[in-house]
Amino acid sequence: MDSLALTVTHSPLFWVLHGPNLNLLGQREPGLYGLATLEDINASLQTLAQAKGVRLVCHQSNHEGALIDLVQQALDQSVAGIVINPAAFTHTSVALRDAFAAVKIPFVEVHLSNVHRREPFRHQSYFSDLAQAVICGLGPQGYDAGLSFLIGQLDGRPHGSQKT
Ligand code: CA2
Repeated sequence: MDSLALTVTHSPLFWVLHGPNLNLLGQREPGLYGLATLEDINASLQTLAQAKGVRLVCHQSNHEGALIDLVQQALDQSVAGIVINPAAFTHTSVALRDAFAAVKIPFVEVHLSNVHRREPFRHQSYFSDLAQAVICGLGPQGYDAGLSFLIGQLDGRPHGSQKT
């Protein structure tokens, strides 16, 4: 009997990574970070992803190692791009930076607040020079802008093709 090779092509997959304490959004410090919850932000991103015909998975972790594991897993899952708010790890984590440098997946760094209007220690980022773009101060809209940008960059790049 002839064997049949099937090629299944998935729509491109994007990830959003939320760093430490962002699970508290909408419940604490609304003056700084607004009233939207993480669920609100993720729901808006899912609506955008659906409209653009891409797949989206959102993750949040308070743990540096868990975020590093996720970035490494993104490579195995052929993730086309990542929107990340590294939160406080922005200013501290060489290890998470090294993970992004290793996997070479395009990413956009997003911050809800304008970090440049805040304390000097928030002006330094271990990610900005590796990122395709950096968005800060737009609140939750920054995530949508970052995802739209990465989707717009897709043309011409191979993605999500998997042989079964
Ligand atoms: O502006 C941003 O998005 C930040 O990444 C937020 C981080 C901060 O360390 C960065 O400098 C800028 C803090 C995230 C903490 O999130 C909370 C949310 C609600 C209540 C308390 C903390």
